[in-house]
Amino acid sequence: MSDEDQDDAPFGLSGDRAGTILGDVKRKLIDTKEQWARDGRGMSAKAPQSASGDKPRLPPGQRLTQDFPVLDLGIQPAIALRDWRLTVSGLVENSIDWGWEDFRAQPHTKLTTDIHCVTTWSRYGNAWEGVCAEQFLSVVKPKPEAAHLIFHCHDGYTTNVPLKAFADDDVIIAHSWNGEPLSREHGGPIRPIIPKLYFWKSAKWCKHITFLDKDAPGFWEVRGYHNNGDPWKEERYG
Ligand SMILES: Nc1nc2c(c(=O)[nH]1)N[C@H]1C(S)=C(S)[C@@H](COP(=O)(O)O)O[C@H]1N2
Ligand SMILES: [Mo]
Repeated sequence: MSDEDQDDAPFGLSGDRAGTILGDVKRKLIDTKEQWARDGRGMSAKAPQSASGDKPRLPPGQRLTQDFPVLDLGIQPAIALRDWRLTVSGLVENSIDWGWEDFRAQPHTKLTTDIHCVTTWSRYGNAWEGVCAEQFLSVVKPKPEAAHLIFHCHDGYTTNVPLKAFADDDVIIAHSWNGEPLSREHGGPIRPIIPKLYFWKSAKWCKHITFLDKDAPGFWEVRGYHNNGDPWKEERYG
């Protein structure tokens, strides 16, 4: 072992050492992706089927994790409940402007869903509580031309989903996770949860929702992520 190897704390990333470690990590990621490509690991048609013929719980290319990683643009806005608002505009009959009391006065729902992140971690059994999409849509009343939703967030992030995907019975605008108020790092006070799409479609610190007739790709969608993001079809990129 050379002196250089013994010098640094194992994860003290500085100078050339940082270059080497980051290089190794990057190469590993690329190697993994290349291996997956060689294996033909991809579309749901090739995913293993359970004996009953139901689709497996873990989508292709995902691995299960017990913890709850935090991923965002590096800004985690702190929003006091007294200042919090949720507004809706565009092709709806009722352009709401809710404060926290208005949100809490809505009928609430509890549901438990799995998370699938495009970075390949999945987390089972997340217990959410909040206002379900069906209830929310019954209040804002989308006009017949409305076909797409855009979520706008306090950190400048945006993401788009088809109204059809949002209108699903497992979609919820959540204010709590596993019995606790949704933490700031995971997007509290509220975030829409859309379990059938990769987790980048579940916008943290959501403040405004627009209903449009045309699609409008969001932050990651214009940066190479798939426009739809269905984990079962492995719609990760492009
Ligand atoms: N406002 C906002 N929402 C966001 C993001 C973001 O940067 N800002 N990142 C998205 C991405 S890429 C992922 S993977 C998930 C991560 O959510 P988590 O930090 O709760 O795991 O949030 C999504 N929602
Ligand atoms: Mo992500």
